[in-house]
Amino acid sequence: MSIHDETKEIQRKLDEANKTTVLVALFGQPGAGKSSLINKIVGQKVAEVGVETDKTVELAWYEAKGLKFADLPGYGTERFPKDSYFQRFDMMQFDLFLCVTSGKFHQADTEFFQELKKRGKVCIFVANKHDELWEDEVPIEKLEQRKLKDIAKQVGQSVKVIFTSCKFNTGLDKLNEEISNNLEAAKRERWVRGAKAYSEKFLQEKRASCEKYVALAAAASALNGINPIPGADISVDISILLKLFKEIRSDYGLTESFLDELKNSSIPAVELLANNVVKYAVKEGLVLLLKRFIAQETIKSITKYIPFVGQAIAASIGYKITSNAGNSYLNDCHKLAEQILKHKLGV
Ligand SMILES: Nc1nc2c(ncn2[C@@H]2O[C@H](COP(=O)(O)OP(=O)(O)OP(=O)(O)O)[C@@H](O)[C@H]2O)c(=O)[nH]1
Ligand SMILES: [Mg+2]
Repeated sequence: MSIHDETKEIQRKLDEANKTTVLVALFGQPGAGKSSLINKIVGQKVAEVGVETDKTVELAWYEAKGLKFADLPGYGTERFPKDSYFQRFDMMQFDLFLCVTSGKFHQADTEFFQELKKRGKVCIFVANKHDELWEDEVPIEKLEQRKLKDIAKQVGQSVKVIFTSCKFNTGLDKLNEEISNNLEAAKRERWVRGAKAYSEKFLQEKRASCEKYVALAAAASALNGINPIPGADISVDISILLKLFKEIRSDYGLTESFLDELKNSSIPAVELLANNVVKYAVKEGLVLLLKRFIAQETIKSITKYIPFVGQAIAASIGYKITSNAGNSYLNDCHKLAEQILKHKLGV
């Protein structure tokens, strides 16, 4: 492939990664915890909790980090009769559905699930408020079994159920895994990058997805070299790198206000990493970071992404510098996220 073709191909892949979104629809009885789950999944308060969503209007959309959630209005109500429901809300647009329950399973949810099944749509059952599952002298496993049986009986088949508690943040890692397992490749990358990590394992997967994104953006930046780096013999596209850094921060849930908090943390590692993440986020800091890699005599080459970005670009000095800078920034964000998980900060 010529360098010209490689350039076009990389730009295409980067554009695709940037515009990929995951569409998830939630349904379930009022108060089951749909809004709470949306907030927990993205790690931000996007949906109002504890207030009954106004179901007299269309569905409510919430979006963050390329993840789009639709809170569906009641199925088979006077306002939204069953026969016109699927057309009205274009159910086929969704990548998957979450059936959120707590307490007793309802007939309307069963019927909705059957309609989804007919259309070949993926539906994941979430039994939320696991923390409320309690009965004197009955072991939790038994209560879970009872719940599984109840749902299986209602829907007429045994189904996988994910138990979650938004109160204690349990089961959320399993839910994230289950969702990502049911998405096709590009959407899965987007999901893993955007969804909040509740386990070390998911955090590692997030890193792998971010690395691929770094490889692409670094290649595009090196190929589109329009900003000469002072004192060096290379040009890169700074705006692509700034956008990349912004995306990585966002994927790790490092919002500006959260970073402000972390910058003043009493934990030295957190304070240092947060300051780095903030420092390199602006143009001057980014140029400093690039210069650091230019100055190094031997630059580590990122060979594992050659099939992804192409031989010619991977061998170029510009790519080595942009990808090293990108991975260095990713590393700071990742280490900071590890500390956040370890110390349960900001949850
Ligand atoms: N104990 C406990 N309470 C929860 C949990 N998840 C949500 N809640 C609480 O349950 C109430 C309803 O939660 P929401 O997330 O607003 O429920 P919803 O399904 O969006 O409700 P509607 O918008 O009315 O359909 C709130 O008071 C939440 O704080 C949980 O896992 N455990
Ligand atoms: Mg709600």
